[in-house]
Amino acid sequence: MDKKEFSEELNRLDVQNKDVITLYNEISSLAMKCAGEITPTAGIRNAYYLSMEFLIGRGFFNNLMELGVLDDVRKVLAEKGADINIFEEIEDAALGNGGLGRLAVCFLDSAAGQALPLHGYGIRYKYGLFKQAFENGYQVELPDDWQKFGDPWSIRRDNEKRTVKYADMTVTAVPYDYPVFGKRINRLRLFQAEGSEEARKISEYLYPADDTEEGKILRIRQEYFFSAATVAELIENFVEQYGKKFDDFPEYNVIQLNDTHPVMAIAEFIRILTTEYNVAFSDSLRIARETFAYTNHTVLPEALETWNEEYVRKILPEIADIMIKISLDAAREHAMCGKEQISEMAIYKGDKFYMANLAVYVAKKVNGVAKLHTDILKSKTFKAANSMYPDKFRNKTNGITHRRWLELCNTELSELIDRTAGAGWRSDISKLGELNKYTREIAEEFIEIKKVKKRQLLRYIEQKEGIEIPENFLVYSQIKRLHEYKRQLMTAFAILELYFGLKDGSIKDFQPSVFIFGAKSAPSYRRAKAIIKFINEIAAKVNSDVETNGLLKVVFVCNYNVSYAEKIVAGSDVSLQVSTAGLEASGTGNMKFMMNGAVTCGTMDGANIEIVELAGIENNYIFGATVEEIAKIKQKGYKPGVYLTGKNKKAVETLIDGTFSDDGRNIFKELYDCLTTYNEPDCYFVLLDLKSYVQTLLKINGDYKDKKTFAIKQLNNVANSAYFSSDRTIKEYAEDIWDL
Ligand code: 26Q
Repeated sequence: MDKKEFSEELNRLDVQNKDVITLYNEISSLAMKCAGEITPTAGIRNAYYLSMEFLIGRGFFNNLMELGVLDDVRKVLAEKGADINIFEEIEDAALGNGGLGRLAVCFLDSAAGQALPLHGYGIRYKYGLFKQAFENGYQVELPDDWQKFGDPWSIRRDNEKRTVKYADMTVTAVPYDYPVFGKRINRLRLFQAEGSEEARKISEYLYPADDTEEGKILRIRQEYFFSAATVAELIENFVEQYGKKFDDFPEYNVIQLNDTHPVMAIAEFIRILTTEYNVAFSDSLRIARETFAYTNHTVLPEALETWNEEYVRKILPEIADIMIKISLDAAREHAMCGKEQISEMAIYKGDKFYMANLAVYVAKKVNGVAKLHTDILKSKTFKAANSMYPDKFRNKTNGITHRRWLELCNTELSELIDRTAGAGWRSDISKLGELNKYTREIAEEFIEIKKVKKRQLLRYIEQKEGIEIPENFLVYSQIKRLHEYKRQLMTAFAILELYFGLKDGSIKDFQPSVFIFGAKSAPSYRRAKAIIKFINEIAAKVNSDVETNGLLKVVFVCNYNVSYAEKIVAGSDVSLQVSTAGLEASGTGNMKFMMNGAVTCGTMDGANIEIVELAGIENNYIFGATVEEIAKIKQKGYKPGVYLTGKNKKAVETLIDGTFSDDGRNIFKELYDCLTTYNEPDCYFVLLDLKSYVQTLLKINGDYKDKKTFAIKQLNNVANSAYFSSDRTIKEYAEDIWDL
């Protein structure tokens, strides 16, 4: 079906007397008819992106836009008396948790947009990331039944089911295919586990609690489940097309591992070749080493996966054996290295598998996701491997699709760019740079557009959260997974310092401001949950203080997700990216804000560094200790107590002085102890950077008074954001890693 036929059918659609969900399904199904065949192309080289997460968000608007029929649908519905925005009721497909999952979807979008054959493989979870509710300011988790509206964007492939075997059970993996629209239609294939009740559990939840043996084993089952189903399919397709000349496998297939979650695919690949096709182990491993590539997304030691041999062996004895064989092979190859290096690169050590080391050993290419992150991988995390395989390590700075994160979420700004610099940027993002010539000229218009986007955001917040924020407020936003290293707690203290300063009159001439937070905490992450409660307590106090609430407000939006993000990035003035230097691999939210004209208030971390390199440090607000400075301070022995004086002290002590209540749960005291007395107190250096953070927020506040100069700063960010389009990132992967 082409666009014209789609239009005709759309015009025939009966809109009256139908509920939103029925209409949603009918229009989506109609659009799906435009998809046609969606299988990887035979006879060419294809790239496969294996990921535990695909954070799709809402498919409806995006898919219609990619198909070029969004305006048509809007118009036809309007003629029939319906507003397209009714579909905002349809909830997001949140089959992911944060940056890693959203990146996967941006990559698929960019690959399809450039006609590159990249296909996603993952799990079709019955429940996505939990729905967040607040009860008395505490996060509670509710199941996210995202399929309750139907799932019209997928096609179930019963004829392509396959079996995944564990020692104790057999599971059916049923593929569901989601078209990825663009210049070519690519495919995201998500497997659903079927069979016994136990079998179905495998695709029930994203990140089930893994604090028990049972939970850990379920995680291993999940990882193996989609990795095994994918690899079996790729090998089967290869044999069908090219026969059993497996030496040619890497010529037609490249498998990108999105972090370590799909790393068992390597062992499964070797298992199939050795046991089903009698290929020698050494040959199988050699072929694997030509086929796989690995992206690392974190340097936090606790997030680098390790699996107990006992657990793996219990359900996947052959996989355990193969991983041990790979580790022996690695040990041989590393034999001439020093003892320390050998231990650092070990794949199997102390009854545990080090999945990142396995990935690094086998992968042909290993990449970091921002310049600084790649440097840290090379000089610290995988130092030994880098000295052994210097050519392996590459940088691929992340990007975001400007179609969803500018064209779709900010049509007003997009049109301003069209009017000013021409519409060429939509298909060739490098043209966005044209805007640099006109930033001064269009500043006033930009101010008006920002006002419109802010109004839309603040209305939405009022409606959802019941908090009213006047339109003249300066909007600072921090939206991202809740984690100590991201330092939402530091923002909380900074807000308290502003609040106390406004109350005692030491802060004058303050431009009214709101701080917007959006974040979910992992259900078992006690401290992260304590931080949410603390911020909600602060919000309640600050928002109800009539002395200051014309000047300062705080909102923690509930159930932050992709659709909320689309509104927040478009309506914000300031993007808060304040992670401890060296710990945020890249960040991608920072890029979304930049593209929508928010200035970055951040540390020299992740992609922030590249943002200020490109948009100018004078157009952004950088503060805090650098990686080098933190290393020095650590060496000398960091004493956070030194910074616990004056205003900092007053803010931090609200955790223990009765200003706020945690209903006797003692979680605030625990946060306090964590900063002051634990054996490595304040390991994320909150107190170290707090003072300069507050000063920077105040500097921004002061600068904002000159609206035009501030708007020009914001526009300089928009104009220099082309580099952060995932179109650029994907081109680099295609050239440097995938050889597409
Ligand atoms: C690890 C071990 C056990 C259980 C779970 C995990 C686990 C799960 C998810 C570890 C990490 C994740 C997700 C990480 C993530 O989203 N990382 C982000 O990736 C983005 C895309 O590259 C970066 O921009 C962010 O800086 C990074 O935090």
